[in-house]
Amino acid sequence: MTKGEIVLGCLAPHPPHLVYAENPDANEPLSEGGWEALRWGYARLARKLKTIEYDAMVILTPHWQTYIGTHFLGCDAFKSLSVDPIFPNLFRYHYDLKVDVELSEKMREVAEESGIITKMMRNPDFRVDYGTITSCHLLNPDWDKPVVTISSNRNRHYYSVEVMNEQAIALGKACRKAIEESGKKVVLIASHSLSHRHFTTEAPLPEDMSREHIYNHSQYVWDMKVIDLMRQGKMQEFIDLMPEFTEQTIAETEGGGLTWMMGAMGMPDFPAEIYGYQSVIGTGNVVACWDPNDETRELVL
Ligand code: 2X7
Ligand code: FE2
Repeated sequence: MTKGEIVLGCLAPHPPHLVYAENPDANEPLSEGGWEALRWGYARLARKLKTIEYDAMVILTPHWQTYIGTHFLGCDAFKSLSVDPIFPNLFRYHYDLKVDVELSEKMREVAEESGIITKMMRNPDFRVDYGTITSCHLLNPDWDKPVVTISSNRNRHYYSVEVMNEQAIALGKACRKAIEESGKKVVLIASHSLSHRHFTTEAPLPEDMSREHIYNHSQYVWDMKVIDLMRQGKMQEFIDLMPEFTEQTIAETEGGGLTWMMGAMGMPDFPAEIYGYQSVIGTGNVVACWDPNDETRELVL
């Protein structure tokens, strides 16, 4: 069997606002648009994905939080209505997704062998989190590839960002080994924002872009600092700065997505492709990807 591989790693933020702003048939509320810098960036990355051959998407999301171990989706399909608990006015999305259970089981098995506590989610009525739905919708609106969602273990809350970093890297290495042994080509997705302080009141028209801006300047400077490290291919340096960045900007990196993906990809030292940066209710969001193929990697922005 040919060795499997990670063909792309995407940093894909999941504000439900982005789906709302697009008005896809699957989402009930209607909008007048908004947050175009992110949505146009996503559309370009989605076009790149169409040119890449892959078997499945594997996503780690901070909105499926597990307190004992790391959990993996373990049913062939999940279909339901996802209503965002905080933004039911923006996100009521009818999803119908397929899971690569074989790959999911393999990743769980290798993670368990490496000492990580794990569990398969076998409840067919489990409500898939909106991080998975939003990031996957924006990267692949056709939903024509199976996905695997991995939960975010709350070791950052029990311990610290340092412990989260160590455990997420171990999980990433285990997932890479499992992918290689599976013979499959896989796209990884870290589903989250960067800085994450946000407004607590909403504009009368949520998509009123005259009301949208970053929460504070410190957050903006931090976001630019870490995006610059991505551009320069200094991901080890970013991971080393993760505790300070995460604590000072309450960053959504706390859930472990980016650290996990970088651990799986062997801490890339090549430049990330940057597709767009914009705030959503004050949070900082970048759409970026790491393309390990020197021939297809581009300078996008
Ligand atoms: O989950 C989110 C998020 N991460 C960022 C912004 C707005 C809403 O939801
Ligand atoms: Fe979030």
